[in-house]
Amino acid sequence: MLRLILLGWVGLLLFAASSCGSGNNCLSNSDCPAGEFCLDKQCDTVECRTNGDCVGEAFCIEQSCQSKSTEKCISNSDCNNGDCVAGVCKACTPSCLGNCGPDGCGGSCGSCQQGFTCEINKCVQGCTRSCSGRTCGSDGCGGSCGSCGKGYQCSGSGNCELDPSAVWVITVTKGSISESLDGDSWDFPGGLPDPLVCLKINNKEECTNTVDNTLSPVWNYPFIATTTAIQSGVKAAIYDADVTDYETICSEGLISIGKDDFRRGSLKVQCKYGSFEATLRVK
Ligand SMILES: [Ca+2]
Ligand SMILES: [Ca+2]
Repeated sequence: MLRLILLGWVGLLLFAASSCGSGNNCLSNSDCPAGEFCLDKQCDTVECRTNGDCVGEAFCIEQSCQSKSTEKCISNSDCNNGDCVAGVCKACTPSCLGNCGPDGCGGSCGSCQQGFTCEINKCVQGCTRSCSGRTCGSDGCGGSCGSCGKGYQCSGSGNCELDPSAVWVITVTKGSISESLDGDSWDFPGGLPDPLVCLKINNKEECTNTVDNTLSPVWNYPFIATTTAIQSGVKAAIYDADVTDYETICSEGLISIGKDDFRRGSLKVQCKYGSFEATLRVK
């Protein structure tokens, strides 16, 4: 019997030691006296000191846990999301480095007067494109007035000019030869000519193939040369290939190939007894 009583006392002492009162260990608020809260396993007169002391999405405001929808705050640490702005939690803090443009939070820092544009929150004088009389090159505002086609380059005045180093293909396509040489047949005793075209570019002569016995030869023979070489003067001749020698149909003469020929992409060369056509394409 004494033993039971002693055990009872020990039990009561242990219970008293684990029971809550101010400053005592606890696991939940129900372990603490009325009006006190279990904070950090100690019964306390305040409900919370940080948001971490509150359960769920509530946060700690003035040492009291309040639901997120309250949106009231004292400092940024009171806000689960965003910053504390004028006593209310806001997801974003507006940032205006200047007096225009977006504030970074969906709002505006202001707008600029006419003739000014907003660049990084600052109003700067607007730029007027300068493309009058220009077809290429800078527009003076960081943009372009246009670009030049292949074989051309933009000059300082903003116009597309032939690129001196561009490589072109002059294709001698077809020709036409007169029926006779002042009444005499081209070949003895009455045959048709066997025409070929020779071009001399940079004083280097190159000839097409020969087309036998025709007044309407088709060659489609390509000559390759730079703009500079072509513009410095091309000499052309048409010959009739005879058995032992070349008979002249058009004697060698300087043909002038100008800007319009390059633009048009074709040219025609004619003399008294014949002619030929050519195309001009950038390679
Ligand atoms: Ca002949
Ligand atoms: Ca012949």
